[in-house]
Amino acid sequence: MSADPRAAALGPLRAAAQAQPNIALVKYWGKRDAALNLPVVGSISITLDSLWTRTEVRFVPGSTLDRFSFNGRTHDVEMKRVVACLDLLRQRAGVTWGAEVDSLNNFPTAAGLASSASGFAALVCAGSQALGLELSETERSLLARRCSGSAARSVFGGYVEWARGELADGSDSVARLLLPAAAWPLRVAVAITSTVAKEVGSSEGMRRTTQSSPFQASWIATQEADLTMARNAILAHDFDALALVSEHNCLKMHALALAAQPGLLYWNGATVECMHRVRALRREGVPVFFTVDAGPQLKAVCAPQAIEQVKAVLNGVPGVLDVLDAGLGAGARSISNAELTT
Ligand code: 2P0
Repeated sequence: MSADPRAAALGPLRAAAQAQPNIALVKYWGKRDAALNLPVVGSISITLDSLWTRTEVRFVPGSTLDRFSFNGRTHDVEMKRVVACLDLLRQRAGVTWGAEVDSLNNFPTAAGLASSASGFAALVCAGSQALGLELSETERSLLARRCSGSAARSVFGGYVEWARGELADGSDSVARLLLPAAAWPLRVAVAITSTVAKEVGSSEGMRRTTQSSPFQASWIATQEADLTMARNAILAHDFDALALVSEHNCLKMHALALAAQPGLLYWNGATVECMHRVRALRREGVPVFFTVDAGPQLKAVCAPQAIEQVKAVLNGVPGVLDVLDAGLGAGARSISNAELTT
């Protein structure tokens, strides 16, 4: 044990947390402040249940070194963002100690599966608890947003809205719960169409879009109407309305990004074929709609009774490598040692 008197006064210095990825139905795309991760538009998402990131954080008084392992291996690519996130937590607690961070994902960190959302929500939850910070969910969401925008939403479970906010310091750009998962337990099938890392990451894709897409002004001008329609559909459990606005907003985000210079084309042939199959199912009366993020995977959101049929149809699309499925789940939470290792 360290002789540092602050160590005794603060938290247990070790904690673990779990968070799940979220999928935006009304998308975040574009930053008005890249340093603070302030978005140009608000967004609405659903948090999943069976896919998770579990992260353990140990602060080491006397050390100034950070170590980060992901799925058992040192992970240099994300190290910079992990250190930046730890710095925010250390600043808040008034310490400079190094940290050992071990993170596990139970889902492929393939393009477009929002691993940064669950990853940074779990890191903020575990890191703040290890330092005894006792943050509210709102405070955790604000901190998570600064690490990765979409992580602000994974702090909460179920249906979540992240407000654009107006203030320059970002203190009003935070997520909140719209509806708990159990109130409207939709299901999600994720069609994996590629496991190759995407060529252009989200941060760079957003920067390029904001700077060069001729549709940027209309993206911003029309988002409020989509947010209102999605929010109302969620609160009224109106599947058809949620389907219409979600597909519209997804295609609009991709149209915006496609028109950047050079254009951002996140889909492959199988992604497009999955879109057609989902629409064909809906024409037959199956309650299902699609959404696609900054990658080639297609997410089909459906009523619980439709999940097996939706999975079977997606599995039959040439180029689909696997279909994962999930329900809607809880927000980031602390977990015990036992849960960490099971
Ligand atoms: C979303 N995406 O709303 C949108 C739709 C991808 C497409 O949030 O730079 O990884 O860390 O804030 O959060 C992906 O962006 O980007 C994302 P950063 P993030 O889910």
